[in-house]
Amino acid sequence: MWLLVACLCAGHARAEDGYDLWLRYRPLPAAQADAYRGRATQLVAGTSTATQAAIRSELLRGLGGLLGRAPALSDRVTHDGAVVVGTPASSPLVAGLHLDLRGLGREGYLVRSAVVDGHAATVIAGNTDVGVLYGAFRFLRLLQTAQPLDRLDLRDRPRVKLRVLDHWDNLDGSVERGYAGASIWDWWTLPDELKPRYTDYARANASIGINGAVLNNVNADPLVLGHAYLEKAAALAGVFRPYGIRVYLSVRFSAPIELGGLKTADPLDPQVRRWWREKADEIYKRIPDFGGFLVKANSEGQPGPQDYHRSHADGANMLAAALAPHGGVVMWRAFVYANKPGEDRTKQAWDEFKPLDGQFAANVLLQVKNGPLDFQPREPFNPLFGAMPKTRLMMEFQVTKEYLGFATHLVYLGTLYREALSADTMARGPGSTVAKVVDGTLDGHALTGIAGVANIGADRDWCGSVFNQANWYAFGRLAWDPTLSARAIAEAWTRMTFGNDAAVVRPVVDMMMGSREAAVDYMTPLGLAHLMGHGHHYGPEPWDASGPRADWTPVYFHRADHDGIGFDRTATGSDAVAQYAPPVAREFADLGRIPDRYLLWFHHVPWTYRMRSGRTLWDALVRHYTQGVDDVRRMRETWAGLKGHVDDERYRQVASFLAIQQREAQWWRDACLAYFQSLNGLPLPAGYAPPAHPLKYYQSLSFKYVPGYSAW
Ligand code: GCV
Repeated sequence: MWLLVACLCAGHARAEDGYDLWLRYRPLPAAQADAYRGRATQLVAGTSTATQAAIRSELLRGLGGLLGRAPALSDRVTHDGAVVVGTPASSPLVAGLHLDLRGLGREGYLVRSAVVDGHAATVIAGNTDVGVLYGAFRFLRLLQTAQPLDRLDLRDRPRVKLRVLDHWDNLDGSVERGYAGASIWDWWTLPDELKPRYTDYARANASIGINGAVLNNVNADPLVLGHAYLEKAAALAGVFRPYGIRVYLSVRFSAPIELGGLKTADPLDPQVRRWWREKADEIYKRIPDFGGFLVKANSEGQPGPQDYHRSHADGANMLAAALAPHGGVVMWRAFVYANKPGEDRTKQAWDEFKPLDGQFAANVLLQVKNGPLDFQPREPFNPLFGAMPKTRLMMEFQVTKEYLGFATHLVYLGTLYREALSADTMARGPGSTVAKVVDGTLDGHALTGIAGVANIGADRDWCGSVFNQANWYAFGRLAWDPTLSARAIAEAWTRMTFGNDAAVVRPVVDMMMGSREAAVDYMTPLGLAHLMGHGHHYGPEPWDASGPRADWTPVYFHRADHDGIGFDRTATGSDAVAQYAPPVAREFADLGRIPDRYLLWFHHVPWTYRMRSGRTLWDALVRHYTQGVDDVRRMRETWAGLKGHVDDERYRQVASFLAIQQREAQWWRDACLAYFQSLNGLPLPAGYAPPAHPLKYYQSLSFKYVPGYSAW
């Protein structure tokens, strides 16, 4: 035991390089540790399954690290302060307590103070090992965030069934829209080499309730379904299994041709159907708990059922039939926009999928991005939410910051996720929130899901910056419970990541909470969208009208000219607004009622348009752009004030990234204002500095080697 403690303590000398994420388990300050004295002195936990072993090892590691001494292992409670862990089936002590575990389901848990064999103890129990694992992480979080351990009576279970990370990782080791280095999957050395990092990945996910991982990019290589890669996927599944995580694969719809040598991938062709059935059988032989397939079809050049004049439902149901005997699911993406050339891009997914409501098999989920465009800094909610009551709709968020400054900008996404989840679709009357669509309560679906496009790579700190870890963390917590508050999540993460010193926690949380609005302000305020550089999406290029498709260009989205700006999506324009439930459509269509944040998304207005504030639109735009830059400057000042309160290593990284962010926020503001001013010829309001350079300068900038770039 002493050896173990010594090892744990030696671990504390390790550099704060971010590898440990929010599971740092550094020793608590003396006052806090004192408050927990006499707690967690003994641990009664089984090891007869791999999950039980994982629970025990996590509690030893966590408690040992936090309290400076690991609890003594025991199979009985002999004094006060024991932690008793298990299910009624795995632990006679837990069984003897006759706890009410009803309603906790397969993944729920309770953490409760109890008297066991005459001694005060904390019991962590569930109906399954995985439920107990989640409870163990909850218990550790209580200590990490300095919560009292007295009179505990916590019960929790996930509100959403599939809580999945989508990795856009390619088999060559690159990551589409990845800003944290190469893929964490070392395909080349798998299945033999099982890096400890894979286990740590599983631990981190389990600690926030994530229970699925799609290993490869939705722009899928058919090879992933070949024998060699299935072996590799099976090896990862073996590492993840004890942590309650299932493996899924993105599949290419035409794989029967490329891999199976068939002449067609027509979903109604018997040979094609057989090929997929046999492929599913083969996968389940290797991975008995395989989760299923994720599919991007007839979208951005990917093949799909429409190549054979079949519908998305035909395609999804064919794959669903192959997986159904094994309990697998199909996550079919709704991100399509090539079906009606010339039609407003944001309308096309709804046009395509709404008529298919009721046609999808019971094990198909339609995976819908939070907004109707593409993970912009701000979008209104996707009108498909609420519009397909007979279809299981799952949410797709982006955790990686493709349109939000990549790895270096500090942008906490908990607020973005909550904004989308709390939006009221009004589809079944007031209170029909997106969260209720996603957790299935609105339309009575039991099979539910949330996916997040991962921001994880091979970088030592996993996510390319310490603060990006908060987005992985927030995604997991909200996937478990979409009603949680973004602030509470930010606070828990901050405490676990930087400690409980109020002098650090308060400013860091405030900074995080304002950060997304700052990014919206310096990039795309007042409902603007997609002003980013072509293809790579780095930096501002609002003037760009080039490229193969109009609906990839900023000018398509902002529609600015000498007189005004904005995309008219009301009845006088594309009428995208009509895709929302009538009360929402009326609000968005009404210039008098639309929230400022969506103004230019739905309306084209003159530069001289009077905002509710009394300012002209142009003045308001200048103020927002300037506000964004000022906010970043303040974030930098806040961080500078924490020097000495945060370890040097993480302090330094964040400080240098904030310097980049400030420079780039200024660039965004100046380039956008210079461009818009070149169209409208209006002066800046008094007191606002002109752009640092002439427009030509910003237009001359070009970037060749941008991380995460893909042809799409
Ligand atoms: C995986 C956007 C991104 C693409 C991505 C696509 C998608 O267009 O820029 O890189 O492709 O979304 O979600 O399928």
